[in-house]
Amino acid sequence: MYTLENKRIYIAGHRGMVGSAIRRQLEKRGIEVLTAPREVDLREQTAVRDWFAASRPDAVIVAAAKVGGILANDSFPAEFLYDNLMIEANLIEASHRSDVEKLLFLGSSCIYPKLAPQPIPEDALLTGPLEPTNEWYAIAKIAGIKLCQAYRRQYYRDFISAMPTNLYGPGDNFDLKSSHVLPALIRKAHEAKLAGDSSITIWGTGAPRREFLHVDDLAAGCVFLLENYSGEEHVNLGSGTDLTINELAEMVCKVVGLDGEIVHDTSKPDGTPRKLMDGSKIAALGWKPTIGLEQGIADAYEWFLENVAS
Ligand code: GFB
Repeated sequence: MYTLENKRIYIAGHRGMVGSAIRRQLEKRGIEVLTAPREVDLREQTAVRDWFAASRPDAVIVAAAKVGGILANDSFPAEFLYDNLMIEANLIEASHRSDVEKLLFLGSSCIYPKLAPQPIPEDALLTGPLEPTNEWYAIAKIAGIKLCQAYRRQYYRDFISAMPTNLYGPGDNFDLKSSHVLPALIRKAHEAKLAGDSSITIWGTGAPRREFLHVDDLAAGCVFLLENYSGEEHVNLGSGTDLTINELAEMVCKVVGLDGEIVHDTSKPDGTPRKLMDGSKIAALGWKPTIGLEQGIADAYEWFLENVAS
């Protein structure tokens, strides 16, 4: 439906895990990618407008966001709400003013109600209360979906949204205070192995279930949607299966090579009990992920060893 070849495609957030994966995906096909220098603060309206006026992208991918794991979300509510609202509002409005042909906004599975039906269909949005640990981020991401819908309705813009599940892979944040669970477990297992420890401590009860998607699958899904989807409703992007955090910890220990016990720090929050997304909409469009979880964790661990581990 929309061809990316010979288009000027701007990736907002190209230094992050998601933006850099989408860049790799596009460059493999020889497609030109535009990026903005670090000085362009995406929270500043004038800076964003000026950059768009000078650079004139044809398509825009909104992969820029203030992101983090459960504790970071809970600890910095103002930043997670304000920064994300400003980034997405500036990018979407500037795209409209610059006559951008296609825009993809990336949200998160935490937009859905805490106790949504499982697997979660797209139309579960705004049907119940959010999970309190990440409601600030979720509200900002819901506003981003609504902005895309509003610009479609009022200005006939081809602005679409994708909702990825929990992501991991090369370029992830491995800082134990601010990261998501999967990179945190890789780091903990690796450091325990080096120290000769016989256990790792994980947050919460380990009972919550999560779905994980390798960022290269996510990038392929994003490119697929840019080329093949045009609609008001957002589209779920997941792997289709979930597991408990305890099961994940065991899998990470196996990949890292740690034969250790899993200890729980229940002073830390569990978050939402389960958020497996229903992927039937994107499957019906003709896309599916290809990277299995264990294989993906091995890939992420290799990247960690080469780029983060000292
Ligand atoms: O990945 P995570 O931080 O975020 O945590 P959410 C997932 C689960 O793993 C929670 C547990 O039940 C955590 O308590 N967990 C166990 C750990 N050990 C650890 C650890 O060492 N570090 C971390 N971070 N978790 C996020 C949202 O929710 O998901 C964001 O806060 C975003 O807004 C993202 O939507 C995708 O899956 O709970």
